[in-house]
Amino acid sequence: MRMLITGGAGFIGANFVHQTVRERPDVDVTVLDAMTYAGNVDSLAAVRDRITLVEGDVADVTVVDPLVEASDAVVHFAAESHNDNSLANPWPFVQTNLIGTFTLLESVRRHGVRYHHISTDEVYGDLELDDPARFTESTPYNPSSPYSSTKAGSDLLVRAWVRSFGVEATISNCSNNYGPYQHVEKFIPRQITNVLSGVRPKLYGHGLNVRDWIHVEDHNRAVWTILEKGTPGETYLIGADGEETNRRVVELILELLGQEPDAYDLVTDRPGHDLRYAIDSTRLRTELGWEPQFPDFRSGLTETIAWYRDNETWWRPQKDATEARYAAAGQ
Ligand code: NAD
Ligand code: TDX
Repeated sequence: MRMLITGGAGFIGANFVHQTVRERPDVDVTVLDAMTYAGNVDSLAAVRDRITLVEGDVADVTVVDPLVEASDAVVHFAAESHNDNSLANPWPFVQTNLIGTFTLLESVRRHGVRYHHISTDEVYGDLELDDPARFTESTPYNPSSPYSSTKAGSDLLVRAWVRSFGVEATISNCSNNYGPYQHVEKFIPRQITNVLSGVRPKLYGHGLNVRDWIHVEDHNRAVWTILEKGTPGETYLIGADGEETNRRVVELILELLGQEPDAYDLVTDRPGHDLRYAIDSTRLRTELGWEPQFPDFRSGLTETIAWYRDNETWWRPQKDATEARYAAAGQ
């Protein structure tokens, strides 16, 4: 099978490329990535001679169309992915997440290629902290930020292209990922690399917001499950029952790195900060038989901390610029 993986030099995409090369040697992998600040060729170093890497923009039809034509399936990870950046400058989110997805959809329509769309649980908005409800495939869309609204818009484009043009597409909406190769702007790597740099972790607001954590390997295995067993036109939620408050995550990172549990700072909250996300992944589990292989957050986090400790050359070049941006925002 010839597979086009967009955003394969980013966090989840690079892990997907690694998993695919490792476990499915019959798949011929091409990565299309614009190498924005979030793309890192070093994340693909270990598989570089096993894949084709094309530097280009998913919104550029002249780049996209021949690559799609030469593929049997497209898995679309490429996106502007960070909420804080979307509040500072929304335009790249509209361009990449909406126009980029549109460009790919038109191309898979022209060439009759199978398409899988990677999306987020943030399209559903947020839940109250004391509400036992969780998101399901039928929860109405209600996104909060420029990031999540452009992801929601991209999902709706996919649904329309399925219904109007018969494009063979599936969508997955996953909860917060953690694991190796995640950019240091994101919550968990930021706090791990802060502590490794002798800096106190930074919690937005009071640290009571809840995220539903899943190991990136579990997300990517679910994507493969959907590619192989999913029904075209359908949406699947991916989550591993990993709800934690941000404060609890920071306390755990501090404990695992041998620090006092209260050695963190409370900083300016994110405007419009979603309170809680929680995924009900019953459909994926019962209809497609997927189960997480990293259900224990503490041990997954221990491994992730070890990865950042062992791979400072990977993250150090981005750390200072990232922290300078946060400092300017009082975070
Ligand atoms: P990331 O920011 O780490 O990586 C994004 C990659 O896309 C980078 O390599 C970047 O260079 C590339 N890219 C950006 N704009 C591009 C363009 N115009 N053309 C080609 N490539 C471009 O993001 P991530 O955390 O790996 O997220 C990947 C996908 O998963 C996104 O679609 C995101 O919405 C979704 N998602 C992420 C999470 C999470 O917790 N990180 C959870 C659910 C869903
Ligand atoms: O320094 C920080 N301190 C802090 O308290 C940072 C960077 C974040 N936070 C909080 C904000 C969130 O409540 O931690 C939580 C997680 O923050 P992010 O890592 O920025 O993730 P989030 O906004 O939840 O979005 C992530 O999950 C869903 C990904 O970035 C998205 O791409 C994905 O769709």
